[in-house]
Amino acid sequence: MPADASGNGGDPVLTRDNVSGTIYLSTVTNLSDPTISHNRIQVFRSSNDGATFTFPVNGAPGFATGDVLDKPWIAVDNFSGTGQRNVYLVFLKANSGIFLTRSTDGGVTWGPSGGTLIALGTVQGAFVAIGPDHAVYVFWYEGSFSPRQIRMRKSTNLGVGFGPVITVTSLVGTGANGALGLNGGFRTNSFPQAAFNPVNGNIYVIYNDCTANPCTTTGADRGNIFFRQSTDDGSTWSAAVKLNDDNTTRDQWQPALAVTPDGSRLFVGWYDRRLDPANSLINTFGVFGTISGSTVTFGSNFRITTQSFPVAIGQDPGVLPDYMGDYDMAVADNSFFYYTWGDNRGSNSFHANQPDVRFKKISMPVPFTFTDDPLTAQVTPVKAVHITELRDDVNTLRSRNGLGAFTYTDPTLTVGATQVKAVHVTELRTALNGVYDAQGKAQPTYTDPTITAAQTVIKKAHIAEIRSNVKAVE
Ligand SMILES: [Ca+2]
Ligand SMILES: [Ca+2]
Repeated sequence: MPADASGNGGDPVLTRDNVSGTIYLSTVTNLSDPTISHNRIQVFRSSNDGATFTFPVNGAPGFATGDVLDKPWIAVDNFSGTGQRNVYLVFLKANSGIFLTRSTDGGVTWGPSGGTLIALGTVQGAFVAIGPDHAVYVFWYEGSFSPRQIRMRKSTNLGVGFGPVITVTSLVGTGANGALGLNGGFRTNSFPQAAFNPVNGNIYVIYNDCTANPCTTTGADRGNIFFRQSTDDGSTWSAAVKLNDDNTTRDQWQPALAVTPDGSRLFVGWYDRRLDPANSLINTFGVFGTISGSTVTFGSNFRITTQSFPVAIGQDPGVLPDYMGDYDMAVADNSFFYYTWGDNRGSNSFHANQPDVRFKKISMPVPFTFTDDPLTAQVTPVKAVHITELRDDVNTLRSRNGLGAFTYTDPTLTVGATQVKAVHVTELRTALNGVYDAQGKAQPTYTDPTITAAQTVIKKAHIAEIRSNVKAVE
């Protein structure tokens, strides 16, 4: 990055103006350098899809030399009409509150000077999102009251003035910034992310919370992922939906959210310890939501990482010693979700495990459908197509869950020529069991657990149960 004297000290957030193609990156100043002032938020721009960035401009002018500005979030209004291409920036002024600035000239200048006050007190984790009607929503973690809350305010005049405070949810946890007190000594929080359905205007908010106060209470689940929806422009919020389906008391934390431009799907990804009985090793998991009006139906959680990794903190003297993997983001087009996270699986010459940024392009789910559904015992013969389509479905699930494609016997089954054999069924079971393992779920039980080649007749039940077991982890 072409840094000026204030540098860039992390807390990166990207947003894109879909008309001009300009990409905006906001960061804090180099907060570990005591010789510079931290009274600004650095906004870098790229007009060539991120190949190069401009020198930063100050997105938060008008603050005093001793002010420390922190924890920015930035968003472009990409909806057509008045307000389109405006850029909104929110941030914390330490020991004061959350403020907002905006740019109406493509990120060249920002104002108002000194920002627009959103919330005072023990607040953090500001997040800005823009509605299809150009309303500007600011969400944050409210730590000034008990119980702690996630709150929001809304502007209907392009970010000039804001309406009253609305509570999105109360939280169980009371740690600083909503810290969950997880094993390993790294920092966590209960900051929200929000996204709009671009088609119907519904708002989705995600966050993590624990199940007891304090979160470290013996036997408590210290981290779960929750989802709430507003169908009335943020005035009221649905009951919380727990997104992690692990049925353990292990940790899930720090979710990231994206909605497709066509408003039909959403994705949430997060850190997850369900696969480690010691509640230590980390993976990322995700879930798809299928949206129909105001109904969001969530599928099975899937494993995103292909390898578990341990906590790795305190390696960089320029970074807070308990910092690990903040600021994850997800975005979407109508074909893919794109998710980034901090991942410590890799080594370098100093550490067996050290942090890297990883990324996955996640294919949009296509609901599985089956030929001859339902199969009728002693009526429908088991056909080659029944096997081949399940092979494709299972390999789709394997790819989604971080597993390699399964190699099948008789890779090409010829309709009307290849006889369906025992091995075709047993290896589908094996391939599918791998998906259950990846998701941390018990493997299914099967009819005729041992299918003997040339002895067991392949039955309708053998196919039908694989189908239902495929649907169960879709
Ligand atoms: Ca949990
Ligand atoms: Ca690294």
